[in-house]
Amino acid sequence: MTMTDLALIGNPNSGKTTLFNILTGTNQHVGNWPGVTIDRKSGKLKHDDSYNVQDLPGIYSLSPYSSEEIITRNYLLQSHPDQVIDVVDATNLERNLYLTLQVMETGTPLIISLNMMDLLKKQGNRSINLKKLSYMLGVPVVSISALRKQHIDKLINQVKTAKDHPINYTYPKYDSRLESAIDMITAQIKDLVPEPQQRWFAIKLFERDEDINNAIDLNDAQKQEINGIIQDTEKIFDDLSDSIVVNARYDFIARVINMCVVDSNDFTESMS
Ligand code: BGO
Repeated sequence: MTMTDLALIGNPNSGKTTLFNILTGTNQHVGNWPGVTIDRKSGKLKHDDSYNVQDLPGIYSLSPYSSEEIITRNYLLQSHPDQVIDVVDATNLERNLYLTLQVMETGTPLIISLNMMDLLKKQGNRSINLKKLSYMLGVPVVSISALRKQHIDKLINQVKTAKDHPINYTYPKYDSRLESAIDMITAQIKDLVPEPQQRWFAIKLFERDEDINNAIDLNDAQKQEINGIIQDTEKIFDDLSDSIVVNARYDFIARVINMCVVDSNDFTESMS
């Protein structure tokens, strides 16, 4: 039997554990991630044991600062899951999409499971246009309530559809001045890194991520060239490279929210 590796990723408190329990039922195995005392939970998908579901630690970012972040990013980049479900808390879209964008940067096939839809409805002031969200991000979006077990079947159908028709999304594009720096760095590493991961490595090199710097065998000329690209771009933005990237992600998210979210409070205020 060919196994499909399906990983769950998301912010802490996005409802990942609740969804994992529904997807796997009692078919769970709990161990530890190597070298750390962080629980590693995995299990077979209920009613279809050709899917191995891997729960990943809850995180806000793929930066290399906490064990949870390192485990998650190494898993995405080294174990190459066939599919990732990104559990997004619909009531905290901005913050949750920050992780989503970073997962997209790694080139991993992704489905967004927009959770807490019951809570969003109850709050009553915001609504999300799912079609636009999916269009703007270029990934499938399925709205669910893990707590109320709503639309889980739709999510599973989407997982199975995506397996037969792998998703080929376009990467989120940031400020054109940053994009040109990323393109130039990508040209330096194109023979060293597999194509789907080149954008991730280029962005991380731009951010001066040490782990990634150490992971690639760059020669001195390449290091110098990349350093020059980073310094030139920092001058253009009058900002440090890592914060240029953070701002570019939040700008992109602001555009997505602007297109996809209707906030009735804004409307009330504009009428008064
Ligand atoms: C408590 N809707 C709503 N309304 N809540 C949800 C949903 C949903 O779709 N999905 C999950 N939750 P985790 P991580 C709790 O535990 O799965 C709730 O960190 C409480 N506990 O029930 O643990 C879920 O794995 C007491 O809430 O998330 C849980 O990603 C009072 O979101 C919380 C209130 O879910 C986090 C809530 C003793």
